Amino acid sequence: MNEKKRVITLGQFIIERQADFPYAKGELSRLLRDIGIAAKIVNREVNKAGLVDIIGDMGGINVQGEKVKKLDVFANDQFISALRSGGECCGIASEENEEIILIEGGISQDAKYVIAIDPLDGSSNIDVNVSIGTIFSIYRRNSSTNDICNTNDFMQPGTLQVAAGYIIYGSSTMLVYTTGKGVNGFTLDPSIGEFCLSHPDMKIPASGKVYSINEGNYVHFPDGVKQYIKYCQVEDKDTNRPYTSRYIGSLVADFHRNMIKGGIYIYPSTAKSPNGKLRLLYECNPLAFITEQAGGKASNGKSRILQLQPDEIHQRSPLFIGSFEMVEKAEEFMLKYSQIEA
Ligand code: AHM
Ligand code: MG
Repeated sequence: MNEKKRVITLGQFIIERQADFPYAKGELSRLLRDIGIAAKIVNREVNKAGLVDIIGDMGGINVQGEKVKKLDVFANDQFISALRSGGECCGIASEENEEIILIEGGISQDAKYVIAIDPLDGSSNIDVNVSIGTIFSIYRRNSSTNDICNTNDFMQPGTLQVAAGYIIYGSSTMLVYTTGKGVNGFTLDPSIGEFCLSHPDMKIPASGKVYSINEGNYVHFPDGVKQYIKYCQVEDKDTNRPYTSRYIGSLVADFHRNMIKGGIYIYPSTAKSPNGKLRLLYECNPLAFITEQAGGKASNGKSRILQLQPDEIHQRSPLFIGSFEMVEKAEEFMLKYSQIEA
C-alpha cells in the first residue's frame, strides 16, 4: 500500500531547523519567512504577466485607472516592503537601487541582518514566458545595532553569508535555500498557497552533460573559455562528450537545471566587460553558497567566488558554477590558456 508522505511546509521546516543555530532567537527564521511571503505575491503577479494587454500595459494604466508597475519594480517593492515590515533587516542592497536602502528605527531597531537581492533576475524573459527568478543573500551586519547600517555591512566575502537562496518562477514555482547545513527545495502548491518541501537535501551531480554559456559572445571570450568550449564539443565516450549546450539566458533557470541534472554555467569576462556581467553580491555569492552546500563548485575562473572581497555593492565578477568536476576542468583551461587577474 502506498503510504502518504507528510507534507512539510516552508514555515514548519524553518521552525524545525531553528535549533541548528546556536545563537538563533528566531530572527533568521522570520527573515526567511518574510522572503517566502513576498515570493508568493511576486509569483502571483508573474503568473499574470501574459494578461498585461487585458489589465493594462506595464508602465501604463490598468482598468482601475492605476499605474501598472513593471514587474521588476513590483518585485523590488514587494521584497523591500516585506523586509521592512518583518523587522529583522536593517539594510538592503538591491539590483534595482543604486544605493543601499536603510531600514531604521521602529520594529527594525535591533535588526541584525542585511540582505543583498536581485528581485527579478532575467526580467528580459518575462515578455516571452520564460522562467525568471529572485536571488538573495543574508549577512549579519558588522556595525553595531546602535548605528545606522552602512555600505560596509555588505562588504563581506561570501563565506560569511548566513543564508542564501533563490526562487524560480517556472513551470512550477520553487524556493531553494541554504543556511549552511545543506540545501532544501520547496515547491509552491497553488491550491494551498504554501511552499512544500519537495527536494530535501539537494545535491548537484559531480558531473553532467550540459554546458551553458552565451556563445554569441564567443569572439570576445578569453582563450581559456574558448578552449574549454571546444573540449565540451569534442567526442569522447569515457567522459560522456560531446556535452549538450543549453542556454536560457535566465541565470536562475540555467542554474536550477544544472543543480538538478548536472552541468556547468559560465559567464566569463569578455573584451567588452572585463569583469563579466553578473553581480558578486546578489547573483554570484548566493548561488555559490548553494552550489558548495550541494557539493558543487563556484569560481571566477581562478579563485573561489566565496572568498572574493567585495568593495562595491554592484561589483561584477566572472562566474563558473555547477558540477564540481566540470568547474574544475574549466579552471584547468583558464590556468593553461588565460592569465586572469583574480
Ligand atoms: P539581469 O540581472 O539584468 O536580468 O541580467 C542577468 C541575466 C542573467 O539572468 C542571465 O544569465 C544573463 O543576464 C544573460 O545575459 P546575456 O544576455 O548577456 O547572455
Ligand atoms: Mg540579475
